[in-house]
Amino acid sequence: MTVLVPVLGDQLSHGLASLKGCDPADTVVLMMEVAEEAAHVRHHKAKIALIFSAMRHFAAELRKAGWRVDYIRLDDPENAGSFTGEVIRAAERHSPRLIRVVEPGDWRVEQAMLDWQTFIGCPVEILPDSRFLCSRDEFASWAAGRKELRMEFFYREMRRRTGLLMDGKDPVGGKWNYDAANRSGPPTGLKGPPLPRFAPDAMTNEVIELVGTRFADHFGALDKFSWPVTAQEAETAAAAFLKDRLPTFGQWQDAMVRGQDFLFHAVLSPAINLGLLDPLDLCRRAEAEYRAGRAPLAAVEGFVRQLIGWREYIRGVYWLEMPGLAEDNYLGATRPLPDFYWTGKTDMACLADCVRTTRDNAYAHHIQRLMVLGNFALLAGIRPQDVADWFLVVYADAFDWVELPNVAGMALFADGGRLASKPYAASGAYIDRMSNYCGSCRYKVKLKTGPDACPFNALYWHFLDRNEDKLGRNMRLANPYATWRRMSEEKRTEYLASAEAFLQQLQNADAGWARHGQSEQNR
Ligand code: FAD
Ligand code: DLZ
Ligand code: SF4
Repeated sequence: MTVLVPVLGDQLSHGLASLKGCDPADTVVLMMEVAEEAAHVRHHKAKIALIFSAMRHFAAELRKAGWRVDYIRLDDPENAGSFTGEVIRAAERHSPRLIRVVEPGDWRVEQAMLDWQTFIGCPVEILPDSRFLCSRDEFASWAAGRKELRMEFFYREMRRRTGLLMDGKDPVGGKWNYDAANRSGPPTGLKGPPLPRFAPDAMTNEVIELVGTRFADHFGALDKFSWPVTAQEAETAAAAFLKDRLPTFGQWQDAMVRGQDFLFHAVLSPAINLGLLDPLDLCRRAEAEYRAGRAPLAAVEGFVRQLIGWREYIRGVYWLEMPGLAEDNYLGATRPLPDFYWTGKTDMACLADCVRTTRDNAYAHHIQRLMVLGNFALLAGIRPQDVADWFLVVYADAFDWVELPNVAGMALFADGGRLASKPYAASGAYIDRMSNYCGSCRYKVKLKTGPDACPFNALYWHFLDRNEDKLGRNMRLANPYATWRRMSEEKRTEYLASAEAFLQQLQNADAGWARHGQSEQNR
């Protein structure tokens, strides 16, 4: 009797815990393209194409390595449409003595998995995902008894545990964190080196055609598809990053330049999250670049921190806080997501460019996500669940475990500060300092109020004012609140009226779209 090993679309690693220790002779690997995963939120077309193409390539590699793979295509007429439906069907075909699966990255999927044993009547073994450095249990132990969870302390433990950038017991260079050296605004003409692009092969083209037909009304472009879809292609992308972009990764990490969609970022998150690249290996190779004198410490430390710090910490927080995190709304934000998040049709040049790269590439870099798209949603009081759905739909790297804490915790403060010590709220001045957006905007970043003023300016004070009961005692916001309280009554009224007028205009524009019967994601 066989062991049935379901491998999900973001578990495409040859060293996956469920495959380790299995004998290919009595194992059936089950891979499933199912409508429920593609449509429970209406994912970006390029994201679905990436996942299906990477799954098909991985199945071919497994077969070549001697595994028996039962691969269910989306257009299989018998396709049950869900993981559970397909696992039941596969159990009927293969009569397994055991189902072995690695825990998923989505609480919703795990809930379904927990029912498999009852439905199928054979034991189901759910294994920890050993591709992460810190297991869910280890993170829970680290978090136990702490009033506040702070990434920085968790990160130091991961540095000690891995020995990355350590000189014995001490951090290399004497400091744990070199973020202060990583915040330069862009000089005129800043351009990143060309990104390696991977032309779709026949297998990818077949998937692109399937997605283009079946999910034609989903958000996003398919014609620019060039993501790495195999471990080998992902390795080419990683090697190019380490050589060409890592040395300047830190310095321009927060910079935004119109039309420059990738700058010096790794653009490796989709490959990492699918399992095509091993993050620890990337960190070791980045450290080697530093030790060989080819990349500065600040850049390498910044990159290592994102991977063994933020990425691991975010995942730990997800499992610690679910399912409550999905419902959190500490600031009581209720405004629906504005239509321009789908259409890009807004006079705000920063938001228009961030939506454009999102639509074209299923990618925007961290500061675009946090300080433009997230910051606007925070300041305008948009409902966290609408924002989280949008982020889950639009990015090729978005899986629930990583998207939700970043959106609800980091960008929107919807968890009341368990993840971040203060909201990442900023006025237009920040965006102006870190980008070249404002020069081409119809709004004037230096104007504080009125119809021509940058909307972020008045919205910033509106946000602080309307949330004073919840944020007014936050020590990290002491300065802005002191400034607000020092302002004349007249000035404050002017700010609030300006923000209200803008929000009303936004609401009217969206009502206009709705009156014309446009379906929201299809524009
Ligand atoms: P780089 O900037 O080059 O960073 C290197 C790597 O570090 C990334 O590939 C990624 O694996 C890791 N990393 C960096 N920051 C984070 C972080 N905060 N959380 C987890 N990993 C991190 N990342 C996702 O992978 N999926 C998401 O759905 C996602 N949603 C986000 C939503 C919001 C509102 C914000 C503020 C951030 C989100 N991030 C998400 C984190 C981060 O923006 C992306 O990981 C990054 O932009 C990916 O691009 P890159 O590979 O060029 O990353
Ligand atoms: C995101 C996604 C999509 C669009 N489609 C599939 C699919 O058809 N089959 C599959 O195995 N996985 C898919 N995924 C990824 C899953 O949603 C993901 O494995 C879970 O959300 C757990 O992270
Ligand atoms: Fe964005 Fe304001 Fe700058 Fe326009 S002026 S690009 S809205 S920050």
